[in-house]
Amino acid sequence: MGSNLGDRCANIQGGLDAIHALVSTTVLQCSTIIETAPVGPGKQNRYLNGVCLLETELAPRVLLESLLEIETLFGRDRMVEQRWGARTLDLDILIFGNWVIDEPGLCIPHPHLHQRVFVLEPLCELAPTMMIPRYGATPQALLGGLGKSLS
Ligand code: A4P
Ligand code: MG
Repeated sequence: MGSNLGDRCANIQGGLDAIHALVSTTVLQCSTIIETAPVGPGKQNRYLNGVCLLETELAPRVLLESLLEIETLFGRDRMVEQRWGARTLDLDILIFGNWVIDEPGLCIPHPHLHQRVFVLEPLCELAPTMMIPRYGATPQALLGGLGKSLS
């Protein structure tokens, strides 16, 4: 989850509530929400970022569509956005059990997961030693590979 436009805290909390309200879906755990430096073009506000752990009976594609709808509900408008530009709410699927998916519009695990400290730090809080499919590495090891470790 990420937000760097508008009421960032309300966007993240509202996004979480909306995910929890999805059919057959429960938010089991949420990381600390951290403030992070923007990665992307131009001058942008700092982000709030966090990750959550869900249990869901939704198929990955259905979950993705639901997340895209929630983003829109919170004012996300891709028509006026630059790649990696500022946004009210970004909800990405990082990992979906041990599934590996490479389809148009859906890639799981998330293709940039291993390059993003703002993803790996909160992920480490929830599941530091979970083996991530495709990468064959844990969040802790991936974060270490970026020259970072948790204090
Ligand atoms: N898509 C494919 N796979 C997935 C997936 N696993 N989860 C498709 C979510 N979406 C997925 O999404 C574009 C399309 O990706 C979707 O329509 C969906 O079909 P998007 O939200 O417009 O792309 P994005 O999230 O902006 O980019 P991307 O490539 O996912 O990269 P990032 O890494 O998420 O970059 N800096 C800080 N500090 N914090 C941030 O949260 N976020 C970004 C976005 C850039 N800089 C940031 C942050
Ligand atoms: Mg996204």
